[in-house]
Amino acid sequence: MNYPLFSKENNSLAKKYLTKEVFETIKDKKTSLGYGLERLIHSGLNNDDSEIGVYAGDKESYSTFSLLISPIIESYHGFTTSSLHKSNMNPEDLDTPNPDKEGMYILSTRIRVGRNLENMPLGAAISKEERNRLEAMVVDALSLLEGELAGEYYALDGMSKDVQNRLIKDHFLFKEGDRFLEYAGLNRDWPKGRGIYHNINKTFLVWVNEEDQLRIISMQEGGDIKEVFTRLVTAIKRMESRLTFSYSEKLGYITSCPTNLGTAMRASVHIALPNLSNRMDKFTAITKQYHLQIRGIDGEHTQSKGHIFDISNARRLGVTEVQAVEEMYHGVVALIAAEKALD
Ligand code: ADP
Ligand code: CIR
Repeated sequence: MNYPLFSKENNSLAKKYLTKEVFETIKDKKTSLGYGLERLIHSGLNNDDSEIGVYAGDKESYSTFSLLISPIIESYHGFTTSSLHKSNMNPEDLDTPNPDKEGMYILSTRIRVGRNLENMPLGAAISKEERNRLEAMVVDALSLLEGELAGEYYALDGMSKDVQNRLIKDHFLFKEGDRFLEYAGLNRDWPKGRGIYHNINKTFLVWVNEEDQLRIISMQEGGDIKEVFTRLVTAIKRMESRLTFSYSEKLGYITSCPTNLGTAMRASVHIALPNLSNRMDKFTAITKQYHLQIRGIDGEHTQSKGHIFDISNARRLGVTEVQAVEEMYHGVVALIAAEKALD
C-alpha cells in the first residue's frame, strides 16, 4: 500500500494522525483476521466530510493500529487510552429530574448503546454466515424479554418499503445506504442478517447488524430521562444472561467506530430551540462547554427542521454511563435556561 492521498478538503482525524512516520510503521500490519490499514481508513479516504474516518474490523484493530487509532480516541473523547474505563449503570445513581416538566421544549428522549459480541469479527469484517448466526443468537436472547419489553423481531429482508420508510421517518429504524458505512464494508449483503426488534409501544428497540451488531435503544416522548435509562439498563441486564459483549478494561465496550467506545452510549433529546437557533454563537458556546453534540432531526449527518435539534453527550469513553447521561442532562438544562432568557 502506498501512502494514501487524502484530498485537500478532508479534515478527518484519520488524515491528521496518519503521518508518513506512522504510516511506515503500520502499513503492512494485519490483525489475525487479516484486517489491514487500507480497510481501516477506506471510509475516511472516500468521504471527505468524515470527521473520524476509521472503522475497526475487530477488537484487535484497536491494538494493531493503536499508533493511528489511539490519538483519534484521545482527541475525540478527551481521555487517554492508558487509563482504565469505568462503567456504572445503576439507575439509582442517576440524578436527572425532568428538565422540562411543562413539556415546552423536549419532544422526546432516547438513550442507545452499541454492543458487539465477544469472539466475533465486527461488522466491517464479518462473514455472511457469521452475521446470520449472530442474528439468530440475538433473536434468541430477545425472546427472554418480558412485560413492557416483550416484542417481536422484524427482519429487514422481506419488510415492505412502506413499513421500512415509516419506521425510519418515525425515528425508530436505521437509514439505508449510509455512505460512511458503505465504504467501511458495513453494508455488505444488505439487507440479509439485518433487522429490528421492538416492543408494542416502540419504547424499547434493538437494531441488529447495522454499524454495530446491536444497538440497544430506549426512547419515549417527553423528558423523563431516568425512566428511559432504567428501561434500557433492565433490558441490557436480561440480554446479558445469554450474550457476552466484547469489552476491554481500557476501551470499554468495543464498537466499529472509535467514537462509540467506552459506554457506547448516546443519550439524546429532540428539543425545540427557536431562539437559540438564531443565535448559533451562543448555542455552540453552550454545547462546547457541556461536551454536547448537535445532530439534525433525522440523526447523524442530517439537518435540523423546525428549530428542532438532536442534542446528545459527545463523550462516551472515560465517563460512566451515569455520567454520560448526566452530561447530556446538565447541558440540556443550560440550553433551556438560555432559550428562556432569549424570550
Ligand atoms: P445513533 O443514535 O444510533 O448514533 P442516528 O444519529 O442516526 O444514530 O439516530 C438514529 C435515529 O434516532 C434517527 O432517526 C434519530 O432522529 C433518532 N433519534 C435520536 N435521538 C432521538 C430522540 N431524542 N428522540 C427521537 N428520536 C431520536
Ligand atoms: C465520520 O468519520 O465522520 C463518520 N465515519 C462518522 C463518525 C462518527 N459516527 C459514528 O460513529 N456513527
